[in-house]
Amino acid sequence: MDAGATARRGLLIILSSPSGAGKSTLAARLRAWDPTIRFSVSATTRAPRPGEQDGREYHFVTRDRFAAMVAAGEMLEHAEVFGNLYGSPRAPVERALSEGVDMLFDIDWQGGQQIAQAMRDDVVSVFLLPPSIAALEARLTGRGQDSATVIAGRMARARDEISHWAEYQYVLVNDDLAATEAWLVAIVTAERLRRYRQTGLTAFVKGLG
Ligand SMILES: Nc1nc2c(ncn2[C@@H]2O[C@H](COP(=O)(O)OP(=O)(O)O)[C@@H](O)[C@H]2O)c(=O)[nH]1
Ligand SMILES: [Mg+2]
Repeated sequence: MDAGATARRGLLIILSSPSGAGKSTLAARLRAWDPTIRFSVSATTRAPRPGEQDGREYHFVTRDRFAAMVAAGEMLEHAEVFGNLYGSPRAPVERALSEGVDMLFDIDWQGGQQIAQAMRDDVVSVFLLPPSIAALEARLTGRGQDSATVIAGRMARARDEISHWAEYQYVLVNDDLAATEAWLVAIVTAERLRRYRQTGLTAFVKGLG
């Protein structure tokens, strides 16, 4: 499951997509493939949805608490998305990197950009596209309980997120979940094997004599 025989640096795997493209499902599948991959639990000021648990999907915090975390330098990146604040806590990321453990981020393009700038060599960025706008609309229409205005708003936000596709290293069209999962696993496997990430190589090769 792990790639390579020698010690290596951890990866920061950034997964972005418009909402409704299957990002959460793929994130869960990647972590099922390799349970050592840690999920970066973001802080957010949005209200929990039914089924969401504080500390699992998100750390649900007040605006004041969020601002205090930012002021204290505790956020690796942060951004406003759809009127709510979201941010990735820094400490768990630094811990993971130093332990050679990979971390998965479900964040938007603004967060992806900030982390890519700050920690370029450790980042692998992947953007997920829906197979069609009709497929996305079907997902965002949900159970038919939302007004046309609400759905139109979701579609506008999705198009805005999609407009950033070219800022990512990898782009996957999520037409078939199993295929997309296999591609994602291939990307992570190959990225782990990059020479400069295999920090144990020099010692290993020396040992070869
Ligand atoms: N920049 C940034 N974006 C985040 C963070 N956490 C979540 N997001 C993004 O915020 C958006 C809204 O997420 P969410 O409230 O879970 O609603 P969703 O659209 O149903 O996934 C998604 O695009 C997430 O990827 C974070 O820590 N930083
Ligand atoms: Mg989400």
